[in-house]
Amino acid sequence: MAEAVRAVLAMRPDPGAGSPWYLVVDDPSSQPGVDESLLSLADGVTGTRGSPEEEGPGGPPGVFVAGVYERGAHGESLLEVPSWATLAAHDGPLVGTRLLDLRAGVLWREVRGEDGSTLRSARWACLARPGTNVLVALGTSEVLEVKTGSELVELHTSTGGGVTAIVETVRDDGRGRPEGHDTHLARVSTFATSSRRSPSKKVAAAAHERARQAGLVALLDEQRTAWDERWSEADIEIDGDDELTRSVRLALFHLMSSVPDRGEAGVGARGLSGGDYAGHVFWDADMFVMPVLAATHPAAARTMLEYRIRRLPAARRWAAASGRKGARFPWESGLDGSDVTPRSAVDGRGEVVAIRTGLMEEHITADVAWAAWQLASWQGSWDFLDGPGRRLVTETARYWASRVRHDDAGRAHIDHVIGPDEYHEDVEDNAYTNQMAAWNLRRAADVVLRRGSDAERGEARAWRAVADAVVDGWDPVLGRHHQFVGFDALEPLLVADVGPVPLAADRVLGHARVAASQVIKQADVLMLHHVIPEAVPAGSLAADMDYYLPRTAHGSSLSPAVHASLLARLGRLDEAVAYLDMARRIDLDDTTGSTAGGLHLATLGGLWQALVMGFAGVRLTGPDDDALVLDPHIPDAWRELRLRLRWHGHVVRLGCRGGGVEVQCSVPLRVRVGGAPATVVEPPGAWVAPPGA
Ligand code: IFM
Repeated sequence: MAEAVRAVLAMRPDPGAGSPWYLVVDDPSSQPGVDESLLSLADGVTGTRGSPEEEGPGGPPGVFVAGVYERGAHGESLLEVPSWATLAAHDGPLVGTRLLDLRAGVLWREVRGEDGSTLRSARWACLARPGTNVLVALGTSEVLEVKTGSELVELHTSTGGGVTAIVETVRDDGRGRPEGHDTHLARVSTFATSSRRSPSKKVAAAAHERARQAGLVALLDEQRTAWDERWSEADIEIDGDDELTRSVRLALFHLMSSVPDRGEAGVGARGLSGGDYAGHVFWDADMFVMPVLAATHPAAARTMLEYRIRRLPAARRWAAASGRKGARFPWESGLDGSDVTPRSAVDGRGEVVAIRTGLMEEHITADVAWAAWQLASWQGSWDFLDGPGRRLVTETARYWASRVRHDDAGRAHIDHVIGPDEYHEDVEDNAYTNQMAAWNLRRAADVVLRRGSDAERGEARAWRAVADAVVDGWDPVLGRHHQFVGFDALEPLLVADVGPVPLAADRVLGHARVAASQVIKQADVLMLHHVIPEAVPAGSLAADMDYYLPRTAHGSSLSPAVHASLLARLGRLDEAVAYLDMARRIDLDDTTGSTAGGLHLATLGGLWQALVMGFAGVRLTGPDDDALVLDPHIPDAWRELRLRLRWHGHVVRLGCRGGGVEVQCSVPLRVRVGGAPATVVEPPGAWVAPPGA
């Protein structure tokens, strides 16, 4: 064992001069709690925060288990289990560095204490064996003075789920070795989890035995291979900006490790990196995280949609409870898909405020349908929408058809909602909600009219009629959208009058004043341009941007990346880069003061989307897209934006530079760049640019 520990630790990479594959953090942390989120390790089943192993300030690491919830006085929350990675407490700080190797998925640590104690460790969450975690350590005995042997941990939750973990620790004090008396430690912990019943001990024991048999060095090799495979289909590199490359790789690393590729995945707003938002699943999962996986690792995107599919019965009940048909997804959901949004909270000023999003933030129902369509669009196949995903689109459409209110003129309205901009509650005809509902109705009709019985086709035609009647907020005179009825009459306050962005304007101005003003929290009308650009009037992005950007506080971490994406599409590259920078710093620099509670997974997904949909200009409309559509807008400071994507079942490598794209593919690929007619790129690839570029 000692040799294996040494062999593993000898593989610690040299981070070189700022290589963008590594994140290096001081120990003890200069951003306590924040670095622990940034350095967290997950495998889609377990997530372990990147805290020091020893008990004491900052440690031991918090461990979260995907899909297993506990019901307590404050509602339902994702289960946090005792840390499998705890080592002995140490008097006085251990000082050194922690290094997250993004390429291999390993957290390396080297520290020493004033008393001469030392510790070198490596730990990883096995991507190829979800639920298995490994820790190896070498150090002076007092740090590694822990119980050895095999421990069985069994937890049962109040929601009927459970966790069984086998934590096996082997220690060798190195006595009699020529290289010294350092203690070697190896710990393998294997988790079996179940959201609704006690997991089988046998399953955990069998997985544990397989990991033991493999041995530490083979487990590390396997980890490196598994991550190599992931990166080969997902990596992004910005030639000319290593900091940005590191940030987007960090984002991809956490997105890919937060979601398993089997079963179902209810991905909480903070993934498996922290307990904020109680692990509840928001639109963050469907709109921000899922697309990244759809384009890089579709099996994981599919598990996220499977989570929604399995909660359709609860969504039907939620619709029926408000007297509607079809399926209504709740704003926040957990174990069983019922609404778990809290109804009140204490705000930053210590006041108890009502939370109305659970009752009114209804756009999530269309967002789920959008996610299903998005997966099919990346895959270039109707299989999912004709099969398991069909009801996600049709039952949500049925909800909207029963949700709208028709006026005497036959126009369809949606009253009493909250749009993405949560500063304004209980509004009428929110452009985002209405247009997403109309889009949902139209896409459901597309699905049904392709393949459906006569009765279904009749209903589908009715959906199209409802979609056509929905008020969309478009003002042809002003040439822009109204966010909701009455928005223009609110106090015409601009964010610049309140403070620098990003800004929690509700805290600065108070809830009542912000609600009565035109200051908005996040992309709302502009979100439409981001997710369904084909459905908004051609050329309207610039006018909507000019109007809404100066009014946007970016009080939600979801906002800056969306603006970066849209500004890039508009060719306003200096501003786009500034918003991209704002987005990437949200977790790295804890600019919202909330990263200690976990990473903002939606922001990480938004960063990827800004680069892919914004700067590279990838455009999808549906499974029948006949070409990969790109419209790159690349800042001068970037020599090249290099992307790897999986489009229509094939891995494509793109090198976007001013004016065109280097396309590499293993099959002939139709590509359309910058609005030019499609060209067929033959393997191994070609440079494609619109005429005159
Ligand atoms: O889903 C978001 C919402 O858009 C803004 N408030 C925080 C939520 C969870 O991230």
